[in-house]
Amino acid sequence: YAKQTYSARAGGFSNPTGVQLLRLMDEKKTNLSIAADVTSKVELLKMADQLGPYICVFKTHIDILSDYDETVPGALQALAEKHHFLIFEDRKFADIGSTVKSQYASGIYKIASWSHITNAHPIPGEGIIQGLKEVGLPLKRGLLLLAEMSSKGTLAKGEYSQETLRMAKRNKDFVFGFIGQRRLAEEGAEEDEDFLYLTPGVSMAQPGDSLGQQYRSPEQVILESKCDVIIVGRGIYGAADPVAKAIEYRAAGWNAYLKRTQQA
Ligand code: UP6
Repeated sequence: YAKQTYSARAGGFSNPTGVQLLRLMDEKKTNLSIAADVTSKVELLKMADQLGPYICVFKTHIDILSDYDETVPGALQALAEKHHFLIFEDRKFADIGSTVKSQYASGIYKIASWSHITNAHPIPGEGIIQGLKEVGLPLKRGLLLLAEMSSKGTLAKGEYSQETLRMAKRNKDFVFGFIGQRRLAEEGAEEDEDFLYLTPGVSMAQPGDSLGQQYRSPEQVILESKCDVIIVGRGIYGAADPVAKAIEYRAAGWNAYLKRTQQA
């Protein structure tokens, strides 16, 4: 699957959000996602408007906003339509099915009502997917499972990642991909089902931060590890000119994809 174009792969996906994302990437010629980790709503919306043209996915941590109010989701959705990107609330759910169902649908943020994509740790077992699915599927949302993390010392690796892959395979109507560091296949076997891999821990300048984050380049992620989307936070919004940086990361990610799919 890694050798096929994003849009050619869309036919192999049953989750509507996964299909939409694959098509959008080829149309917009971008596999860049911005991790918009800012604490003010003005900054968040400014980033979505300025960087919107260059990204496929706008990734939020809505609970780090100090001035969140109920106008934020509507404003984000309007920008998503204007610039043609998907919203991904990086909630990293990790509780039993019944609890995550409420956390996804209710509370202050009502994530399911505005975020096209969210994600979950597989640690509680498959009930977490079932719970989220009951809320998300009727709304045509999609879920990513955290198969591997970018941070030093992560416990999500090896057999844990393998079981995550098997859980995803049993829930392809809702789960269309992973947060991960490399494309997965069952041990000793070829990849037999297609998923999207969205990969954080990407920087062209830094090897890591002081809190365990580990970075790799867009080429390593897309070409060597055969992931599909690069997620970049501080590497872009921390730069003096975030728009210029986003253009650079977009080009690096896209050129690596063109090489991988032998279009360049
Ligand atoms: N993130 C990781 N690693 C993971 C999963 N998620 O870094 O394995 C998220 C972080 C942050 C972003 O929560 O929002 O990706 C990375 O930001 P950075 O590029 O500024 O390090």
